[in-house]
Amino acid sequence: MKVYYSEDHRLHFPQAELSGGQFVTPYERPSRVEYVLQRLQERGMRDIQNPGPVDMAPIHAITAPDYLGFLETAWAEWKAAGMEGEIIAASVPVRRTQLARVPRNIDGKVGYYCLAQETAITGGTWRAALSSAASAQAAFSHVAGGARSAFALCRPPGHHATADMYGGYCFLNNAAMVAQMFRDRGAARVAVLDIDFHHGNGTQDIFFERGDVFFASLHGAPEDAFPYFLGYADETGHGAGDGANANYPMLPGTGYDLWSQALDSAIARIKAWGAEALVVSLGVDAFKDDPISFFKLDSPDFIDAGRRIGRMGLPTVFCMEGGYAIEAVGINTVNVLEGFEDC
Ligand code: OKP
Ligand code: ZN
Repeated sequence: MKVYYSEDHRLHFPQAELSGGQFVTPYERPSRVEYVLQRLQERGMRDIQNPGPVDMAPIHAITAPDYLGFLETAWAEWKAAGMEGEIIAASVPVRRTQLARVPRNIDGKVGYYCLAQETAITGGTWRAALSSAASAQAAFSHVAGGARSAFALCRPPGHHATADMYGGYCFLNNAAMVAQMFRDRGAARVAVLDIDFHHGNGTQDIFFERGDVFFASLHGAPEDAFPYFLGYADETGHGAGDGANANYPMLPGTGYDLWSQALDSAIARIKAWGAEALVVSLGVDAFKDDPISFFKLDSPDFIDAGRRIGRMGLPTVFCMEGGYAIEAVGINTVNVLEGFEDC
């Protein structure tokens, strides 16, 4: 399988993540990518390329212009305002703030565009997020050109980003962008299958009222797990999107037996719905030793999951999302890809 990845991901490495009332080294860190690259090499998947320059049009197709402008200039505005540290949102519009407007002050703007305050923005974040999108675009182009599949080793990840909000380590929604690219290239129906431990709230939000993109997500129950608030099973889509959203929330301690049943169910829904192309939000934080998650998948389970996805027989773009048990991230990610190829 062809792999696309950009070294520019390293431009995004905040010193700090707000976690449990402390600032810690972010779980989402550059070394994650190194472990995946190393494992790809070990397993003979050496067809690894840099993406070409990013194309802004597919990003604009799923992202609000004012939010993109914010991401591009936030660091300069933050510094110009005399802020000493990295960008962390402090004041955010919450319940009963439906009338919220975009403020002029950068501290207020940051809160306006933020959906979770653990995530910092730095001077390199915008370019890193663009490079991550560029990898997804290159993977899409490869599959659009006739390949069965491609893997975008995206960093930072994307599935929590909505059209106009960042958070959960995400800034631009790579998987949603690729789904839209499939649509624009003529696929009538496209599915996004999100197997990251965390609910893909950003992707769900982008497509919730659309009937042309099916979204299915397997994740820790929102009562217990980030991103909280969304990801319940009764969120099935709205308006034209009614019936095109499928959530599989699962409780702490969930192992592969139950998880793989949910996967089979999601796969059956996507097939029955008539998807012509597939985007996989490939997080491997359902792993038993993941430090911020609570499922119990073991490394071989990821091979089996990849096989089941491969048997769908659809043109498939994999976009890297989460996975924080650093040394196992490479093994688990490549296991999914190998299972897919071997199905
Ligand atoms: C991003 B992706 C750690 C809490 C972390 C944010 C998790 C973001 C996950 N103290 N909360 O879906 O893997
Ligand atoms: Zn995750």
